[in-house]
Amino acid sequence: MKYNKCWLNFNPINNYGDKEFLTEIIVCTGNKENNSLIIDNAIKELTEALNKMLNIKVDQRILASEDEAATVKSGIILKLTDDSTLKEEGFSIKQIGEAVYIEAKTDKGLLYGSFDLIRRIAQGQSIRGLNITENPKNNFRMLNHWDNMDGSIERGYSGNSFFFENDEIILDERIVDYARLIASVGINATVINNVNVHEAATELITDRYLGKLRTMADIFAGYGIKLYLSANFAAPIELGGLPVSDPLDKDVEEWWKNCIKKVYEYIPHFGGFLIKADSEGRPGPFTYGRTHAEGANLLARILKPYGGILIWRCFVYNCQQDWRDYKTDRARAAYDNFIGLDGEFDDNVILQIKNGPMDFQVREPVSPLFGGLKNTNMILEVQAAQEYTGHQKDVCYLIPMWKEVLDFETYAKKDGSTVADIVSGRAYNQVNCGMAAVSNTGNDYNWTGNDLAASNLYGFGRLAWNTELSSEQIAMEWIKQTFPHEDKVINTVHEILMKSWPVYEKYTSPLGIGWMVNPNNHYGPNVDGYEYDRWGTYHRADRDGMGVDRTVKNGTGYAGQYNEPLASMYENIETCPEELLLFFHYVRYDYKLKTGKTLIQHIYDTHFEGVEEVEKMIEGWKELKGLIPDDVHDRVSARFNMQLENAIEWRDRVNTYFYRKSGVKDEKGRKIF
Ligand code: GCW
Repeated sequence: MKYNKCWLNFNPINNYGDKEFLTEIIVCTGNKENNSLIIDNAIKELTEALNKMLNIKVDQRILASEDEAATVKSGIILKLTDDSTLKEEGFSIKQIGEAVYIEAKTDKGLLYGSFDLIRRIAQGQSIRGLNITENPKNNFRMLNHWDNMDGSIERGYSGNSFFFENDEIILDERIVDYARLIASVGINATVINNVNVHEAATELITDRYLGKLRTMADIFAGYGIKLYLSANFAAPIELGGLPVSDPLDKDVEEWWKNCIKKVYEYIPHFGGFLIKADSEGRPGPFTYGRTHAEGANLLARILKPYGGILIWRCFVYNCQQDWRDYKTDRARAAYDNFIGLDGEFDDNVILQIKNGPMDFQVREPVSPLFGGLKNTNMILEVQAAQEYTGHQKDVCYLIPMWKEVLDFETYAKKDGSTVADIVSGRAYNQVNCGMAAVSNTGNDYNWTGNDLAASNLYGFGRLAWNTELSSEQIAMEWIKQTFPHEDKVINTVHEILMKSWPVYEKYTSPLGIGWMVNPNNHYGPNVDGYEYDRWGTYHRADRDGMGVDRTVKNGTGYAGQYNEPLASMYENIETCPEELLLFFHYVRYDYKLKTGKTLIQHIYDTHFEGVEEVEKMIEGWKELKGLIPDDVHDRVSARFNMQLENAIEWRDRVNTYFYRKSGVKDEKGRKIF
């Protein structure tokens, strides 16, 4: 086998009590011909899962009419309904008599319902008396892959692409298993190529690739997933030979019209484009003095008749900042660039906004665009790929971080304006919005480099479906579908996952300052790596203190981008949440934190603790030897070894750096070089 099935292993469940309801699968869609590919796939999943987990060989019956279905006494009954409490993708599951009814308005709903039932059984839960209704909180639940056509993955930490290799599209069984994995957690859209669109990737929207993409899109469609592509804003120049890609130029418009027409001829159910423009050297409307709205709307207008969506990223900033300039602030950039355009985007445009104002650091405040924009569709972008959180060598379960973002109250409205309210569309009655994650997958045997990192992929899907699930529950679900059901295994892995983000934060950069990583590859410590670089990501440490003054009063003014009472809360050092202290303020080393510790002592203590906690996690993991499959144990152990080495290096570099800057000794007299 070239790869495992992650949480779709369907491990055997011993002594399962409710087998009697699961004897056969009855589909009430008229006849077999009426069955869509999606329903066929739902049946396949149920059949395989029940067989592997419970050793039940189910019969599949397709019934011609509801009357006939009504005569069925037992089994799993899949049924389309017009129940008005259900949304298009929602479902209900009811266990009545000797049967389990999965009902939905659409075949997609039946697929999600089937996966839900499987998830419950896989966790060993009883389904007796089950009576639930589920509707997704977000309409868009997306993955973004940063896969390049040569097979490499930008910020990929788990092997190469399983979509591309040598400028060709790969179409093998793994594409089906990928679709199964992500559909099983509710993901309904995927962008398979990098947002930095270069060379051959520009041609994905041409005859050269569209035939194969069609095949891939059809596979995805069978699991309710729409295919999207990242497109190159300069495609009219690079492919069409036009002198410009000005969004107001008639020839440019004509070029895109023909291009998009062709895309939809090949793939009638194509989702749309994701665009990174005017950012980190990518082309965009700025070149022609046009706005992002003019750029996005041009494409959106052409996509509209086909039902297509245009997703435009807000990751736009000046990456050539002079260090003497204390006013320019990368953190301000997304807001400054987009807030003035609120209301100018067409209704099939969605702005995709990174969770924080910088770039996926271990700790950032929430982007003030959530709470700022009120007449614009928004997608929250998070990064499952652990670019700044340990490259999937270090374990870092990110769901608690994403939960904090989702639960953040923006004060955009009197009530109901958390980030979750906004991106779900509830706050402003929007339809085209949701969540996207930069994927952490590759063609490694275990898909995610570190086996434990699969919890982030799993968790993203579950959270995007239901933002109210807790991090603990999501971790538990994933563990029970992945590992043997032994208390010791479950508890140890759960504890490791839940501690992992705070631990990673402890041994890396303190109190929201971020960026003390090696430039370019973003793994391992390099306190001044970015300090003397022009990317505009400073910590401003000197002999007295450190931190970036982002106040309105004396600093870059970033704090003022929030609604009240947040703006004042961040502005004031006394009320600024301490985990973000250095993000918003320049703070002296002898400043007393709420714990009574000085800033410098806090830095020392957390860095020592971080390493000690990694050691404890490793102890816990060691004890699982023999209780879980050896290959999994060995792979994760090898990662833990790398993590420990990394944590020690971070501890020593950071502590030494601040000791030498400040001249202040560790109160506990521990070894600092
Ligand atoms: O985090 C930065 C990464 C780039 C990435 C960029 C982006 C795809 O370092 O590799 O480019 O963000 O989000 O566009």
